[in-house]
Amino acid sequence: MGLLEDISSFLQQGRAPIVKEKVQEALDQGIAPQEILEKGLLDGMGIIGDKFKKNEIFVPEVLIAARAMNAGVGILKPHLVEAGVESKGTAVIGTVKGDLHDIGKNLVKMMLEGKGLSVIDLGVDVSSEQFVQAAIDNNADIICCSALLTTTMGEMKNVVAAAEEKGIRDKVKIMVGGAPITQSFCDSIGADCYEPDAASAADAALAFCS
Ligand code: B1M
Repeated sequence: MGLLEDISSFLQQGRAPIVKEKVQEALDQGIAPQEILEKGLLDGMGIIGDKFKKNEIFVPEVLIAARAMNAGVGILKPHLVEAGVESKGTAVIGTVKGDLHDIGKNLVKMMLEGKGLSVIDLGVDVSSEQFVQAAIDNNADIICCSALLTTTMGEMKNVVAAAEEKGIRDKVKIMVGGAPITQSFCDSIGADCYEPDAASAADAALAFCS
């Protein structure tokens, strides 16, 4: 089995220490960080997602796999993010209220940092008031909202409304993303931008800041 398949397989087994080792081994062999992310870590998490959907595995297994994913991402992070880049703008990021999924949000954060933006990470279960207050406190250029559940994506509309209420809507762009989000949803809630993946989110954020 190849190294990237090993990473995918150990991630599915939730074996965080070995995932870390294998990611390091792949880097040492000169495999590009983006390739390790996509063909190793994201491949494994995709398979976990499919099994979860079919009820072949349950929340504990998914959680353990997610921890292994985060462990691998931790090793990759310095290689994905260019160190010491001067800040090109400020983004506030978080997963919306009621939603605890943070793997995609963390990838978006990493890519934003890689583009030289300063990122204020509010974590998960973030209320619309927290997003807007952090944007005011940090004079942010962009608010980035992630949601993975159809039951929580509606919270993004509240973020747009809270920015309007606090009088910062014309100063801050609002970007939305996550598996259930679409361009038409983005349009319907009056957000500025929807991006389907972390790399395009970083490009869009940089464009807004400049
Ligand atoms: Co959850 N979960 N989960 N889960 N979970 C999903 C999302 C689900 C689709 C699984 C399924 O049924 N197939 C389903 C949602 C169904 C729906 O709403 N339509 C689901 C469910 C139902 C639940 C629970 C309700 C389960 C339960 O308890 N019965 C529960 C909810 C808890 C809560 O949040 N309140 C729950 C819990 C969990 C765990 C805690 C076990 C764990 C999360 C661990 C963690 O995040 N630390 C978990 C996981 C891991 C998943 C799956 C398997 C994987 C999600 C993931 O990390 N994907 C997921 C199934 C799946 O997606 N296949 C599932 C990898 C990640 C890189 O992708 O986050 O989409 P993603 O990010 C992408 C893009 O979307 C984009 O960039 C990333 C890639 O480049 N992106 C943005 C993300 N945010 C962006 C923001 C942007 C732009 C782009 O701009 C701001």
